[in-house]
Amino acid sequence: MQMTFRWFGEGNDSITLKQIRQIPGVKGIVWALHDVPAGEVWSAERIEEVVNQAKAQGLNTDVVESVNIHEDIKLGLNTRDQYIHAYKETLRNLRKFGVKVVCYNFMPIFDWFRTDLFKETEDGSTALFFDAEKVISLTPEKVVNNMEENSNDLTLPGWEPERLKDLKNLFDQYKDVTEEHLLENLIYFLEEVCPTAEQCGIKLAIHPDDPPFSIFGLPRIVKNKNDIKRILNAVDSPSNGLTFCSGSLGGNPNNDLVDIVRSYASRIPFAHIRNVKHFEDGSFIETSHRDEDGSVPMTGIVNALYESGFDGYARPDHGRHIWDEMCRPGYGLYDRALGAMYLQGAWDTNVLLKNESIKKRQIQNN
Ligand code: DNO
Repeated sequence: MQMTFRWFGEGNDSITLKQIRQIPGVKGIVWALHDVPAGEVWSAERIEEVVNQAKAQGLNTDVVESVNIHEDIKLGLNTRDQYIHAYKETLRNLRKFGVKVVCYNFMPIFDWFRTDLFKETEDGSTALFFDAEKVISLTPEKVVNNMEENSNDLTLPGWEPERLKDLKNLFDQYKDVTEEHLLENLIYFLEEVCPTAEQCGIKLAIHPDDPPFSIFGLPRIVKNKNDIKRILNAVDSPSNGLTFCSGSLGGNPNNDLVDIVRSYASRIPFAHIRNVKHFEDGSFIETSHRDEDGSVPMTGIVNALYESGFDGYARPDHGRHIWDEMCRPGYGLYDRALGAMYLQGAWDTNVLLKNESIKKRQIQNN
């Protein structure tokens, strides 16, 4: 497991690369050119800028999250081929700098979504919250306003203001797009792009839907084990992989996360590991990464990754906002740094136990 940490770029993050390099075990940043609109090519010059900034702090740039997919590709419009072409160009440019994994999602219109970005919790910290009751009274417009107004003036990943300007039109376009259509459009995209990704030595890793169920009637196709199986089986390429995100898949208590890891470990180049706590009405809040604090089997997931021989990249995911930190929702320094340490502690315990059992066997054999 190679530990990484998400960073949103110079002038676009409350956290510095110097701070990130001081978190024990963190070897690289998870990054993107957040200002380049979906569908445009990432130029080698712009990529090089970030790579050099990271290098200067001894951090690698192996993982990109995300190269976003243009809406026309998700909708399967005739214009999609030009955007697919641009996607391939971006992969070729990323290859020049040794990028190994490109995370992306196939969620229509919205990326991740919560009803509250700074919900007060019992210990006085705040956290991202999904209120199942509140969501019923929301319209897509209210969601966008709420997300934008509460983001501490920092851009929210996946929430591109330009794209969301014309919400009504976007929703109209999705009116007749079923889950089957959306899946067909994903497969079309993967069949086109995977051969290029393979040539570039890049693994594409689809991110699950967050939350893992339909919102506002929009189709969602990466919600559970069955969806994952269909996607991975549809295009048989080492570059067709999964970003295992315990917080997203964990938004549905019926998802058996340990089983998903054990079943698809060889197709998981990248893992987002975080905890959420469920409530009876379907709401959930993001907690510390610690096993006992939420409903997700955090140490079980790390054990399953270890036992499956996982040698991909991992990052702590959304953290709470603690110690009065002013930061982008879910992406402060402190709680995620604690998360990185917790995950590595769980991993190192596995290493220790394995070494001890090898030693014991050697003694017995002698
Ligand atoms: C939110 C993130 C998502 C994720 C994308 C991947 O915090 O987990 O925005 O980066 O869905 O494409």
